[in-house]
Amino acid sequence: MPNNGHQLNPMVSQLQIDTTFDLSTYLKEQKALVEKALDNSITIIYPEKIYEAMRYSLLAGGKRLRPILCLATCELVGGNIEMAMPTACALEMIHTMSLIHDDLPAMDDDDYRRGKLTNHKVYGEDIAILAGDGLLAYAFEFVAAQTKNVLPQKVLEVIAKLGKAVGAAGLVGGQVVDLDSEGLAEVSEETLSFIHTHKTGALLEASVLCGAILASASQDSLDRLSCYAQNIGLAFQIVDDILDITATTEELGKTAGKDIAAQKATYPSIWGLEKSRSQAQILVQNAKAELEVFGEKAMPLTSLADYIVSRTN
Ligand code: GRG
Repeated sequence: MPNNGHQLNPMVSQLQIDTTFDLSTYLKEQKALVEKALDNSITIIYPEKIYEAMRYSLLAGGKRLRPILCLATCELVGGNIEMAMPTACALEMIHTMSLIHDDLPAMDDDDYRRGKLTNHKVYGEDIAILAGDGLLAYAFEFVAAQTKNVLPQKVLEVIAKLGKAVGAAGLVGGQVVDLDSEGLAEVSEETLSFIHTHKTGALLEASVLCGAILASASQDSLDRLSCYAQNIGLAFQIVDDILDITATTEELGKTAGKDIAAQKATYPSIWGLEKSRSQAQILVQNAKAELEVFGEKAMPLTSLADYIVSRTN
């Protein structure tokens, strides 16, 4: 469970839901802005093959949850979308590169992602590895070169946070323990929690915090947002595990049922489906409770927390 001193345990808060906020319109609008910025972020020049491979996966769809979270927290604490868009794009570049590498034969060996053939299936393993590397390097260049109207110190903080979330202290470390745990007869809840807080949680937390950092959020706001992010990060992963069992390959846009086939430890395998669902709900309630202090302004983030458990892909 996340732990940074705020409300963490599975205790449901009584936050009232404002029904006037239309999440589906909000998601559609934010996603369109992100898609446009991503499309403009990479131009195809010589050697065309690598730029095409990078664009193939970057523009293949997806929920764009990480950029949307980043834009939402920037606005929540008084910033604007323009300040956060380069970082929002960088988060999606990093996420996309992790998916490209995760799908490689040496890792999860998947043929489909986001409803399309995986990068290595189209461009070959060599180019897929390089496309991931290209996106990762470009993400940092993009933040450093394109961020405007933000204090330089805040841009540096964002770059450091992104680096930590991606490296051995984040995604890479989580993936290593995940690979080590595959096929083991027993994986402890502690190990499972390590995998998910690093592999999935770290980048989601960076997404939430980077937007707020760019807008010079107070330490109290950052602490609350960090707790929100840790709770939704774990809820997101629990739902991901559930969907791997309950959703179809068409709904997911990637091969369903892979966790059981690969004998992966998941929350449903430890808790069962029913307890997994109720734990995810509790985490979301805790996440939303952290935002009560922001009032109505937090509606996008509270609604996004609900979306994380109600999503079908
Ligand atoms: C980061 C240097 C570096 C290497 C990559 C392969 C790897 C190391 C890490 C694996 C990271 C990984 C694939 C985590 C899974 C995260 C996850 C739940 C992905 C699905 O996210 P969604 O549902 O996907 O947001 P969409 O397609 O909607 O964006």
